Amino acid sequence: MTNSARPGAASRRAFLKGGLAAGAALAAGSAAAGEQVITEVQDWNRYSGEGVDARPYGTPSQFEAHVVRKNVPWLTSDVVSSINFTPLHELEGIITPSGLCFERHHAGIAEIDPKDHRLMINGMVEKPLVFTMADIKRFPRENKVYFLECAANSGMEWRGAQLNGCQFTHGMLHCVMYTGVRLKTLLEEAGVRPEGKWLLAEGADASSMTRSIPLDKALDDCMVAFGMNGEALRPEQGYPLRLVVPGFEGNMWIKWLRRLEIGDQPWQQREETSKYTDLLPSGKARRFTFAMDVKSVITNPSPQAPITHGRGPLVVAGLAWSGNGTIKRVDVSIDGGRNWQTARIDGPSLPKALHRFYYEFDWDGSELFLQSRAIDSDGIVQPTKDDLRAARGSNSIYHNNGIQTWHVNKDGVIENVEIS
Ligand SMILES: Nc1nc2c(c(=O)[nH]1)N[C@H]1C(S)=C(S)[C@@H](COP(=O)(O)O)O[C@H]1N2
Ligand SMILES: [Mo]
Repeated sequence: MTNSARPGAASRRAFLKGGLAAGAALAAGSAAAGEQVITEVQDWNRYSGEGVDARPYGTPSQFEAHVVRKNVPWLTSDVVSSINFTPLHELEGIITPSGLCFERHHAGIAEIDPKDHRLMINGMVEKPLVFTMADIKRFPRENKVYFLECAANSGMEWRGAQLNGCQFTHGMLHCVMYTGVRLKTLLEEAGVRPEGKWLLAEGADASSMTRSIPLDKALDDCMVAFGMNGEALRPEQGYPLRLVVPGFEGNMWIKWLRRLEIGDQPWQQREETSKYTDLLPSGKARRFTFAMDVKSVITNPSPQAPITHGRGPLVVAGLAWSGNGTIKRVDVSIDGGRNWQTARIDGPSLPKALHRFYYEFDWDGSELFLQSRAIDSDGIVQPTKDDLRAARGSNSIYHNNGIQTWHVNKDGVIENVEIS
């Protein structure tokens, strides 16, 4: 370091030395390699780069090419009615980049020219209406950040630890800022008749997916969204129009939204609601389990993001969310739930949105059982998987919000495990 550093202010030398010393302490052995990169002139420092006309729509750095949605081929028989997963372990903050939002389609991605898209409101209304996209954009708008979680998220984990990575165990989850019109505004335009109590939302894709939604919810905080993270919705997310049903299971957030029918009861025969039930040990099923329960997961470190820097300062990062509102507190355990420390929630705390938490500590290189436990604004505490099974058995697929455990071995390699 002293040989190659250019003569300069003593303070700068001291800073460089201090910086390297700190670096060496963090990651023994990497200081020497790091020194060359900083002392020798690199290509990017020597030649000009591409101009402003080269990337009219920017994409991530070539060095981030591994940050992608992934599917699990054995999970479904084809990729058209299937699902892929958000790479949660590669993300920061609370907003999911549009291109990384997991996709769940029952009949693939519909490609719809917004000129040809219509939204119809019919059924128990004073005047049935058909809106063009231009019509919808003339109503007052709002911008809201919400998470969307598929009810089947963590569904493969009911009978024990199965998939090795939070992308697969928890990645049917995204959180974006939506721009659109309150559903209430459109329903008022049509005039819901007093006997109207339910709403059937229908998609324009080949699956013609429909879901019944209680009218109370529709009038509360639902939106008809055309914007996502500052631009138009992506085709994967329902371009040009999707229903936003804050805090409720993802299945209800109808994409490529083309029709809303008002009725006096749910449309159980015709639609998916009947399938989205939770089978209990008694043989009975839980129905209308719409709201997503309080849940959290440590995204880093995790099986796809092992500890590679050795012992010393370690940043534990994770996500917490609840369909009931905000997250009041997140606890982290490094010993499988025997002792808990309060994590630090950082960034915005918005209702029905992801919350980012951190817990920093000095790892001594010993084996860890990492867990996180969220508590929401209603005071509801995320349950252990054992508690969840005691209440619901293990025949369920949906609504698994149990506490996740990651086992960290002495080499920093991480595995999805369960402990009792
Ligand atoms: N029209 C339509 N809407 C749909 C679906 C679909 O297949 N077709 N899938 C649903 C399911 S099961 C989920 S979990 C969410 C997924 O939303 P995303 O693809 O934006 O992640 O959309 C819901 N809305
Ligand atoms: Mo879903």
